[in-house]
Amino acid sequence: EIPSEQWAQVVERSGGPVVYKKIPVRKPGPDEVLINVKYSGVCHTDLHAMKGDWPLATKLPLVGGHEGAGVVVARGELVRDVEVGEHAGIKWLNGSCLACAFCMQADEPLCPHALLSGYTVDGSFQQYAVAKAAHVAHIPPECALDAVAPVLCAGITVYKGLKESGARAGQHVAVVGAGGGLGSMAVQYARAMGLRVIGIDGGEDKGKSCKSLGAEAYVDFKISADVVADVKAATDDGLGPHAALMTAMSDKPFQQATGYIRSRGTIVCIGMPTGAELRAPVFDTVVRMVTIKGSYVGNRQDTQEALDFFRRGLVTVPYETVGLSELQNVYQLMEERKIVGRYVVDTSK
Ligand code: 8ID
Ligand code: ZN
Ligand code: ZN
Repeated sequence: EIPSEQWAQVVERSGGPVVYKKIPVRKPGPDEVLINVKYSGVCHTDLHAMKGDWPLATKLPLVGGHEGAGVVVARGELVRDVEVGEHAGIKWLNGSCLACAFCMQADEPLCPHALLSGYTVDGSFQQYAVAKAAHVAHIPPECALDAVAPVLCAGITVYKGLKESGARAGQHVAVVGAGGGLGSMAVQYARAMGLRVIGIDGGEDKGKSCKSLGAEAYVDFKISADVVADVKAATDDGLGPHAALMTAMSDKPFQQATGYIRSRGTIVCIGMPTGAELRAPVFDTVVRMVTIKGSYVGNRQDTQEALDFFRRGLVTVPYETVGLSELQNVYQLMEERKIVGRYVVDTSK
């Protein structure tokens, strides 16, 4: 009953747009599974991939998407730990070598041979997608596939980022881009981990959303005359947040974070604005003992932990569902920064 053809959104040339058309369904290799993708979240990374604005080339033609939730419909002959019929997720890390120095230490996102869904291999903006069995996310059967989809990139990434920040229960964390896809999830993971959240984004609707998700304070960068002062003022002792999670796609907030981060605090870079460079005053970084680091998706264990927060009802990204055929419109809204939370596409329409 697996068809030979299916609907997909295809990037035919770098810069876009995506083309909605029928393409063949692939057969899984020996160590792969075929997943009937029901829903896929749309991450800003998918827009970067279509535009080709990162210093890493995509495959072409490309089927994007890396927050795909669906049902396993076939598996290769070497696959033992994923069953046909199981709910599984396609995430950014489609596969890794499992043998290099990084994979051996469960740092598989750093694997030099990593396969990236919707970037170097075809992803989840199609009805049937292939992934390495070792890396698919195991989605608990009680989780709704549309609601859980954004966890597969946004959720995993911010959960990992919060762990990397070293912030502990009771401490303050600033979430920059708090009304976006990653940011909306970050606010909730942070809350669930006992942290006190200051959301930073632009516009009233984003402020309302992130407050309703559990942020204690909201700083609107569009109207604040002094973001650094406002963020510091939102902490109990006025010394600034212990950590800042940077999920926005512009340079400026990085410079602001070096100003408001608490001494001994940690700035975690997650969003990847095109061509951006980090700039921080060395003197201040030294005498205030500030840590600036990057965080990149998560490993298989982070994936299952992030999903477990969702299963327990601790995180739910606000999302809107549209047909896969409408993906280009979603990119348009994303470009205009009009999306609060996430868009999820339904591959059946
Ligand atoms: O593993 C990783 N590091 C990883 C994983 C997934 C995604 C990194 N990313 C990257 C994406 O490629 C993208 O560059 O994270 C970035 C954010 O992805 P997203 O959450 O999917 O994007 P979004 O939904 O468009 O949200 C971005 C938010 O940032 C706000 C916008 O208003 C929007 O709500 N923002 C911007 I742009 N500038 C801001 C500023 N100066 C700002 N918020 C506060 N201050
Ligand atoms: Zn993503
Ligand atoms: Zn490896």
